[in-house]
Amino acid sequence: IPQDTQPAYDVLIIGAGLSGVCSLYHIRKRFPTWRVKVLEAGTDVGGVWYWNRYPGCQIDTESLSYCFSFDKELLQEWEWTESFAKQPETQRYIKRVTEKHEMEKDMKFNTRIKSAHWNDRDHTWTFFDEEGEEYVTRFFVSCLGFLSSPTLPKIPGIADFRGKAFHTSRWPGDIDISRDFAGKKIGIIGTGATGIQTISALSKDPSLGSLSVFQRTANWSAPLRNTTISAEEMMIAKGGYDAIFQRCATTPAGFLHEADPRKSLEVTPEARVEHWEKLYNSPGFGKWLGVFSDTYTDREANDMYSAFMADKIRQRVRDPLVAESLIPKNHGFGTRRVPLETGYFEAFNKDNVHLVDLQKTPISRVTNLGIETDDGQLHELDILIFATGFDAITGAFGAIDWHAKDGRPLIVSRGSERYESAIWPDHRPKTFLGLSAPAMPNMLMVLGPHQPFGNGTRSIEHASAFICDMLAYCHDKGYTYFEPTTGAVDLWTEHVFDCGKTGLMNEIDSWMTGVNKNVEGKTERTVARYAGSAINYRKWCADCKEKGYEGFVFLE
Ligand code: NA7
Repeated sequence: IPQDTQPAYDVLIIGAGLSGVCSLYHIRKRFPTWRVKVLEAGTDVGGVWYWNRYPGCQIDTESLSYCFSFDKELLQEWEWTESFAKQPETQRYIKRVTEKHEMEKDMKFNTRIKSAHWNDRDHTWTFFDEEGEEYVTRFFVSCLGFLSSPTLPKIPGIADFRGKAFHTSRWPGDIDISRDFAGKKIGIIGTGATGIQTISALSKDPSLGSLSVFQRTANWSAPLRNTTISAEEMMIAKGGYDAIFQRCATTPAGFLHEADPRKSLEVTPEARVEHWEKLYNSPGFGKWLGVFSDTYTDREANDMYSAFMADKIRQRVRDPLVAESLIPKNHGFGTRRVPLETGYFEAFNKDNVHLVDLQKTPISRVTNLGIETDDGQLHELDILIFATGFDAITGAFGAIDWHAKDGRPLIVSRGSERYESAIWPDHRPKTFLGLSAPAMPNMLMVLGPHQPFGNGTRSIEHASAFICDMLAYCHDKGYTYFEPTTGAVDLWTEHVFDCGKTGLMNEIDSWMTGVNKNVEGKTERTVARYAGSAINYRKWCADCKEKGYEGFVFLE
């Protein structure tokens, strides 16, 4: 390539969440002379921890196992104040990482990418942001995030509502709950992990007027059991980081928790309940992931555990009719992402918190005054909150206009002229190792489709390490182009689908199975994430690397 066509950047990283921060840290360390830039739509680092500022927003993975493992000095310096940090603390932590390593000089904020064009002649990508600014790069690392593209419900009349209305991940910065929510009638649509945290927090606010919860699907949820961490406890914890990260490396989802190898029916009823009680009373995801090994593959086992959890809800909710509405009927415990809560069910014991069960009375429309249900009732509201989730996994990719190899688009929905040439038609991803995609040369993804999600930071660190090694390989060999082969993509995608065939989770609609009825093309389930274990996943990646990045073609 002639000097005058050298791209401005060696690597562009898109997104400054945990993925972008981790990628920048490692790429800069490995290639100190490379021109690397992070482009970020927000005004600061943090990704999901930057955007999600709704009340009660909190991590439900233990913070000690969620932080970066690469900076031993910072691990000794940082003081977590709670086992499961609230959003501001996690955001401060990410900020501290970037400040300590002076990363912000290599980041550009307020920059949302609008389109991307592959240039086959000189093996570069050209990106354009919303302002029309151009960025030309040899390689790019997608750190777009898999829960970063919020979706609003398709309900007639939303634009007519005259009060304040907003999505939880676009919580207005100027809102002061005790001032702006005092005495007000609040409505919230959505009871996923976000809705459950928001409802729990708002219900505890003494200034709350009333809260109407519009629930379309009841969600299983169980206690987080957060605790504060004292200075002494933190001192002890600091000595345990290595063991924590080693443990996470041995569990299927990268968490501290893993299934009990026994099967539900192999143990006595007493031993079964004893185990479940222990999990229920312990902090964190153990009650989702630490259960008997057949809980998510054997329907009878799942029914038994679901019945145990349903009783817990009945014990916590005073009105038996409300309790029944809060108990999921269409899916078993743990077959969707289990939100962990603090006082969620007790919220419905308060006189000013009302459950509107949309299974019984669906929403017919939003009016200027509130929400009307099909029994003719108008639920008058001052503020309407949409906790309606995200165009998950592929959504952030879909928001960019891609002109990949041969001008191909990436995501196109059925009915469009370009459908036939789409790389991921109807949001159905095809990837190699969840790190690369066909016809998308020189792109590597962190937390891309077909990666194991689990404990996000553990997956991010693994992907960043693989990416650095692969970029070093290209550099050493003088390669300016890579792309996964059709054979490798087909083999991996088939394996991902095979892993997604078994398991009760794959039989249920949720963002994890690629369904979001508010998004065109996302009405049917697909396998958008790797449901095999992270351990198995890492073996596939190691094998690819050991065999000289078998599965990729390279060009000089
Ligand atoms: P989720 O888990 O996708 O939840 C979205 C919620 O919004 C869910 O209860 C939906 O009901 C509800 N929803 C969506 N559209 C509508 C309409 N039109 N009417 C009524 N209710 C609706 O998103 P979250 O933000 O809570 O969590 C996403 C992840 O972020 C979470 O799992 C964590 O990993 C972090 P539905 O179930 O579709 O009937």
